[in-house]
Amino acid sequence: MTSLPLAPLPSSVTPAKGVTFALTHTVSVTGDPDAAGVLHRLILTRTGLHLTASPGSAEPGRAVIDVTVDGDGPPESYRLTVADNRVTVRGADAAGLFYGVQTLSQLITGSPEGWVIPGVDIDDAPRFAYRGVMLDVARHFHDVATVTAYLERAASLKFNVLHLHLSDDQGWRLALTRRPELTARAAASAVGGGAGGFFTSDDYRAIIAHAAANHMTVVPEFDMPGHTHAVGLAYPEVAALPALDGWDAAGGPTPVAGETYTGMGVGFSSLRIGAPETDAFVDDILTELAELTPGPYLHFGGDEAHGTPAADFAAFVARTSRVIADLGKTPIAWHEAGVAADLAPGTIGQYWGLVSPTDGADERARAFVAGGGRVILSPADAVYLDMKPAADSPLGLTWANGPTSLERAYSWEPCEIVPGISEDDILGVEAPLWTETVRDLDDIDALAFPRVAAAAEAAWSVPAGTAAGRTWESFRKRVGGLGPLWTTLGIRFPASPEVSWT
Ligand code: TNX
Repeated sequence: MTSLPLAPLPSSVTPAKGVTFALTHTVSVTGDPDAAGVLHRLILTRTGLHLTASPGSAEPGRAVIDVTVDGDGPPESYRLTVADNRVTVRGADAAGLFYGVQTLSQLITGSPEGWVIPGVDIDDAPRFAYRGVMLDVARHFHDVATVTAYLERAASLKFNVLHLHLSDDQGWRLALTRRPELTARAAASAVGGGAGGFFTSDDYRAIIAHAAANHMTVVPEFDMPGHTHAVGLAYPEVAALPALDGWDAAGGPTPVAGETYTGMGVGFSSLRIGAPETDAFVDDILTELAELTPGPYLHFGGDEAHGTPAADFAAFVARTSRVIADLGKTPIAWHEAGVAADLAPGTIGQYWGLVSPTDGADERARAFVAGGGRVILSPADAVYLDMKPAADSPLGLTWANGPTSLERAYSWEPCEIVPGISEDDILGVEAPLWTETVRDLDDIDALAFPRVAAAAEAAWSVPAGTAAGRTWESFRKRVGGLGPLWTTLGIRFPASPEVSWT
């Protein structure tokens, strides 16, 4: 297995012994202008070298990096060859070419002779079509600059989905013209009583455009029918009173209807199911969200609705999934929604149970497959990036068997989580970052890195067990070599003791 500093591990890596490409300012970049632009910026950031862009072909005899879409191979795949005077990256499509460029950036190394790229042949394609990161912008608001910085980090690890958790008990984070009171009245706070904030529709479009330039699709989530305390500040007629049976007063402030909630408790809020006002509200917010969102998915939450009676919950998630399908989008819900037999056909379930399922979470996930949908895997004790990485970490939570080491984040196999479903039933893998304890980009980096690279490898790379398959021993060495690149990209990753950083 390769020890080159590559993550996620490519499908096939064949070193060319004794071959080295010298990266100097005289190298020309030719081919696709978008990919050449991305490569130019990455090389400048990593090395300080300004390469010459040659729109046509380069002068004879000059060292060249050529980046071109040639249409060969599966979606998002690429081939990369480093010879002594020529580097070629060939993408099956624009996304594949972008990923080839990202791989190339990981190979650049400083040496006594200057910047070099080791000779190699790489042939690479993703395992899963959906490779996501989620950012919770509700518990603490994260502005456009922070969101775009995080999505660029994720795209460099070949993630192609940014799931934005846009609403929760503590705040509503997307302005909607059909329901203006949501951000007028319910966006100005956060966990701990911070300032809050929200995206205008232009902000949201800017995030979508920046994501698209990085070959990422935005999946927006309005979490319902639980996690909706903030809705009651704006439209009290659609909110049920807080369900406080069994409320643990030691867990922080007690929620009060009509007042901002700044604690970290869950499961007390609910929409008023079955009320015509509630149906009209849901229709309005989802219609506008569908209009604003070019991507194929709308996520409607469905988790931890302990304040919603069971029959009401089933009726609500079934209706809401059909509203989304009727808007021409594919619904996604957290796995709890797999209790309703009449979800819109093809609804996707996001599993957030443990690596070894408890409490019927696997049963819920299988219900989506039975309904013609597929499953996204986010096992909480592996890829919840908000779990503390170590017991003494100042940031993060521990409820999912935390702290979660890098090795645990890495060492799980998507096909072995939910018994009875096969690889084809799995749409992909997503690593969520909930932000109860996360205030800014430094906090995001401190929790996400390096574990987000482990999630990337579960989503992209060949499974363990074959000669080309991923292994923990190989991963911890390869990731260690990415430190210098991450540093130049401005990523404030903690130097996990499980890795030997170079
Ligand atoms: C569970 S995961 C939640 C979130 C919390 C998270 C904290 C899920 C669907 N719900 O509301 O933020 O735990 O780790």
